[in-house]
Amino acid sequence: MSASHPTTASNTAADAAAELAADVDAEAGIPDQGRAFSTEDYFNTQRPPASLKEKTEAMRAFVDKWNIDGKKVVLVTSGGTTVPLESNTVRYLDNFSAGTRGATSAEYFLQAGYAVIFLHRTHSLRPFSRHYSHSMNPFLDLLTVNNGDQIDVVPGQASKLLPILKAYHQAHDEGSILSVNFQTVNDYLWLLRAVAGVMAPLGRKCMYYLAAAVSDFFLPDDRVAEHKIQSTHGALVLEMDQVPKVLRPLVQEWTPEGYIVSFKLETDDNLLIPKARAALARYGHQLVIGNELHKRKSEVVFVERSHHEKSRGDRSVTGAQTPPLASSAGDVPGMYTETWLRLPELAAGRAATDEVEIEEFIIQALLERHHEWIAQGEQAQANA
Ligand code: 9Z3
Repeated sequence: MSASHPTTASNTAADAAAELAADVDAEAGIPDQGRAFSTEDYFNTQRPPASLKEKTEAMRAFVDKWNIDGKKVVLVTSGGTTVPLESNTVRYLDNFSAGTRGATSAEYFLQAGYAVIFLHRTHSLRPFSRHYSHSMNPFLDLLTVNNGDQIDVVPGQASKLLPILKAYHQAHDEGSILSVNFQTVNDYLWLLRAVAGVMAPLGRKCMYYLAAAVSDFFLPDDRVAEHKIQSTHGALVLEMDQVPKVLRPLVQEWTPEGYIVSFKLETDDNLLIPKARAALARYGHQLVIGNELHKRKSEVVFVERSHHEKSRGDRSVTGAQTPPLASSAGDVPGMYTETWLRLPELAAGRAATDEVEIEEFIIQALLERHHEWIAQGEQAQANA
C-alpha cells in the first residue's frame, strides 16, 4: 500500500507545521517514521466496523434529543486503541491507558450539566463504576452477609457509595450519557468521523475532549494475517504505516465550530511543551492538554495560543508559567501560553480526607473556555 500526501497549496501552513513537529522529533533523536496515509485514502481503503451504522444512529438520536433541549454536548474519548496483527485476533499492539482520565472527566462533565457521549475502549474504566474497579476496589469487598441471608453494605462504605450511586442513577434516568465502545484504532477513526458528523449541527455548543490514547501506527487491512501468525516462520518482522492525522480534518472540515481539546502524552518532560505547541500549530484547534505519563494524575499543562495569536476566538489565559524548553523549534516568543494545573496547589484548603482529582479542575477550567467560545460565536453572529 503506497502512501499519499496531499500537495495542494492550501497545505503550505500544515506542511510547515508538520516540519516543525519533525524538527522537535529530530532534536529529541526520534527517527522519521516513513509512510503515512492521507485521511481520504484511509477511509477509501480500510473497512468500517460492522456496528458503525447502528452506533452512528444511536449517537444521532442522542444528539438530536439534547439539541432540542439546548444542552451542551461533549464527546469524551477514553482508553487505548489496539492494532490487531491477525483478523482472527490472538495478538495485538495496545496503547497505554486505563481509561481513568476519560471516565473521571465524564463524571465532572455530567455534574456540570453536559450531555456526554463516552467513546471508550471495550472493558476500560467507565464513569461511576470506575470507583469500584475489580483490581483497585472490588465491589464484593463493600458487602457483608447479615443474619445468614441479608446483604449489607460495610459500615463506612455506604456514605462513599451514596453520592456515586445517585449521580449514576440521575445520568441514566435522564439519558444524559451514551456509551459507545471501540476496540481497534480502525473502529476509533470511523467512529470519530461519524460522531463529528452527528455533532456538527450543534455548532459551538459541542466540545471534543480527546483523552483516548490513539495509536500512531496501524496495519492496513490487506497486510493483516487472517489466522494466528505461526512462530515456525522465525522472527516476526512488522512494518506498520502511519495513522492519518485526523485532527486536521476534524478541526477544519468535520466540525469547524466545535471546541476541540486534545491530549498530548509524553514520557520525556522536555518534549511536552514543544510537542503540544507543534500539535496546535499543525491542527489549529483550541487547546492541547499536556501530561507526562508518571505525573498525569497530579499535574497537566494547558497549552493554547496567546490571546493576540488566536485565530479561532479562544480566550486568553493569565498566570502562565512557562518551564524551560528543550527545543525552540518553531517558537515565536509570546505566541503560546502555558498554564499548569498542579494538584497539591489546587487541593490546598480541602479537607485531608477529601479525595481530590485533577479532572475536577481540568473540567472547571474548560467550562469557562467553552462558555467564552460560545459567547464569541453569538457575538460574531450579532455583528454579522
Ligand atoms: C492522554 O494523554 C491521557 O491523559 C492518558 C490517560 C492516556 C495519559 P489514563 O487513562 O491515562 O488515566 O490511565 N491521552 C492522549 C494520548 C494520545 O494518544 N495523544 C496523542 C499523542 O500524544 C495525540 S491525540 O500524540
